Amino acid sequence: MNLMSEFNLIDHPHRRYNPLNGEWILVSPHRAKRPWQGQVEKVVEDVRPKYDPKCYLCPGNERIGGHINPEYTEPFAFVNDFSSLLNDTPEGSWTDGELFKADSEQGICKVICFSPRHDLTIPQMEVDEIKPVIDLWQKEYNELGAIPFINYVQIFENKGSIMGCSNPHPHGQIWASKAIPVEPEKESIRQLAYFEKHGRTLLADYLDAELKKEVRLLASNDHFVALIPFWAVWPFEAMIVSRKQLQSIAQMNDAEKLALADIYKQLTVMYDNLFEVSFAYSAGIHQAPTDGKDHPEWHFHMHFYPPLLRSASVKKFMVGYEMLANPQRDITPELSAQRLRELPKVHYRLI
Ligand code: H2U
Ligand code: ZN
Repeated sequence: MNLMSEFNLIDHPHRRYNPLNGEWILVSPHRAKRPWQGQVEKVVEDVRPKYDPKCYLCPGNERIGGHINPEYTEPFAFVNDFSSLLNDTPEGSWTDGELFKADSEQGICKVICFSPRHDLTIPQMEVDEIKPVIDLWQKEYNELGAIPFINYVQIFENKGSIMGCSNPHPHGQIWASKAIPVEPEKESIRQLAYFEKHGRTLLADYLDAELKKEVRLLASNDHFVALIPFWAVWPFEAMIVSRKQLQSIAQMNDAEKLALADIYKQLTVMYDNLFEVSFAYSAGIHQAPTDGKDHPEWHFHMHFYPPLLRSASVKKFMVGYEMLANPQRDITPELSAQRLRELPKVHYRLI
């Protein structure tokens, strides 16, 4: 062990703390310098039609459940024909001693088509075409959240077949549930502890610090900042954080919703430009539960978890040590942020 040189985050293996969920990640920056002999080829992308008669999300088409989509021209939401959660499940708990426990769960699952156009993705849509998606998210959060048994509304997007997304038509999902799911629950606990101690939200203080440090910033506008969190697990993981403390999308005015559409586009254009491919990810909103309580600790944010690592086809695997011990990354979040920041701001398909 070299005790002479001083520990630094650029050269030395270290663990980073995630204050939002209380977990740790291992960073091994020295390994990012090793040579890569794997594949780096570009992926040949399919050119999709504006309308696909076989797509179950295109306007006017029949879905698998037999419903016909309307000839929608704006973002369109419908109840998932294969919902994971059902609203009429009988209430109840089941136990068999201390080691066997189960609770019945109720909820509602929806699918949201972002655009009638089969060939688009968020980074290829105009900001004023994305804005109605944000409007619909807000409407759904308000309506689903107002249902007495719905205590959390999880809005998310699975993009790309490597994320298990079944259809390239631009769409997202909403799962609204009685239980507060595991990830938002962890963040609720940490944010509440921080708020009680400091009287400010954890993310307000975190964002202030990141705006001063600048090294992990990706993009910003009047109301939102996109950055790579200090504790990012995925190589190009990112977060969108509201500058002002907004507990949820319900509190957003028109200017804020337009700004959210803008930053969503800015970030996803960077992503597509990185390997010149439609960049896969799972992304979603974390915000206040809809359990009827006030949540002064909650600060609206979006997480983006993209799996690609070094090319359009080489992804990071969460295996081995990750599954058994804790997540690990090689390239530092600071280097990832620098790479994304230096990319052209115009989508590569338009150049
Ligand atoms: P992905 O975003 O993971 O591809 O999921 C699409 C959802 O669309 C999936 O949850 C639903 C599936 O149940 N679906 C319908 O509701 N109706 C259909 O006709 C096909 C797919
Ligand atoms: Zn389609």
